[in-house]
Amino acid sequence: MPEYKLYCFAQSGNAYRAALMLNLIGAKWEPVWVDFFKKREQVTPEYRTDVNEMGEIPVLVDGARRLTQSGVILTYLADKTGKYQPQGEDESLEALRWIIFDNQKVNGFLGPYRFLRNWAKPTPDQAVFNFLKGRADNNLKIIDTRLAKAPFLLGERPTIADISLAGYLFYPPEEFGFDIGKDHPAIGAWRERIKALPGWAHPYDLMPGHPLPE
Ligand SMILES: N[C@@H](CCC(=O)N[C@@H](CS)C(=O)NCC(=O)O)C(=O)O
Repeated sequence: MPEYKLYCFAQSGNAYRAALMLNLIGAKWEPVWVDFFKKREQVTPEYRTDVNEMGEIPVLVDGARRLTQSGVILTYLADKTGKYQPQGEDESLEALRWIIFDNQKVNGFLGPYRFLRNWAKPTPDQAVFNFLKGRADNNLKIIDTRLAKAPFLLGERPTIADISLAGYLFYPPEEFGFDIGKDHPAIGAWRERIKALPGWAHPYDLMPGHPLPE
């Protein structure tokens, strides 16, 4: 019997954070596939009533508890298991600081950029791409500078701040039209360190729905 259920789909970097954490802590979990692209389940009244009023993926189910927002899910699992957990108040606040920066400014721009580039119809104006790519590059540079100084965001040890950052950073370069690891070498090296963690798996191997069903 799996301990957790995770509402997710393979193309979602927001869900990948939660799926990756579950794998890294060695949890027994099962995915519940959300048909995000075709049926657009996330916008239905049923989804909003029964699954998540915010209309978002991921959603973690742990018994009677239902959690949304990947940052909340990561914090909950770290606190529950003691794994990838920041230690003490200063580190906890520091982790939260990077998780919010990532949600809003790093994966928060990369995710929509990749979505519009690969799946949006009609294709948006070039100015939209230029804006999102410009913002993403600028903020990836901030992360790259940080990771040039220490192996992980908070220092010597990987924490939930790194797992949050993983969001969209392992998807294929073709989906972005550029190679994040080549443009930002310290992020490239960090990716190798994350890949080496026991339980790491690629988002397309971890969550259902890739390739997209006909
Ligand atoms: N900050 C949220 C973002 C979740 C999110 O935006 N997920 C996307 C799927 S990748 C979604 O459900 N989008 C639906 C929408 O924005 O309407 C998190 O980290 O969980």
